[in-house]
Amino acid sequence: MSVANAKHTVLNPVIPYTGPIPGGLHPGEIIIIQGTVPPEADRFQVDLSSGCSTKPRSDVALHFSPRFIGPPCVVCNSLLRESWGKEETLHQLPYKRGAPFETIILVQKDAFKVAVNGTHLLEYKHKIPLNRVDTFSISGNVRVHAIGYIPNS
Ligand code: 9QG
Repeated sequence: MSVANAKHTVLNPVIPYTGPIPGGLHPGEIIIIQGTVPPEADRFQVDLSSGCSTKPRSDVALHFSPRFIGPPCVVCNSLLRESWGKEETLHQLPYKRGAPFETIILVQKDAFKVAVNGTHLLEYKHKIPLNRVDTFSISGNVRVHAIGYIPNS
């Protein structure tokens, strides 16, 4: 799997980046993010949202947040009507400061499945219907080389 298979790619976006997910998200589709964690990173986050409003803030179906300060972990959550749900924290961090990474988000009917550098990391059950998700954002301490959207066939 690589960005070469993508139907749509975004190269070297300025961070914070927000953009539409072409055609929305459907089971079997994949989002690939290739980037590098800066040496002094504190945290970054990927958000899959329902629209791109900031006031009020759009619902976030998947907030995926690797954290380098304190106990290394990845926090996932959803934002519904401007309120965060219950955090799902994995006390494992496959990202390294100063190192490049490839993150793959596989869309499934019931969950998002995330892999980092070729290894499965976590699964996050949908809290918001998939058909409402149409916007991708990435922000925080991260450099992004490419974002690719790979259709389901
Ligand atoms: O801290 O946790 C996820 O549960 C909050 C953070 C918030 C999220 C949230 O402040 O930060 O990570 O998108 C956000 O608002 C980010 C930047 C209890």
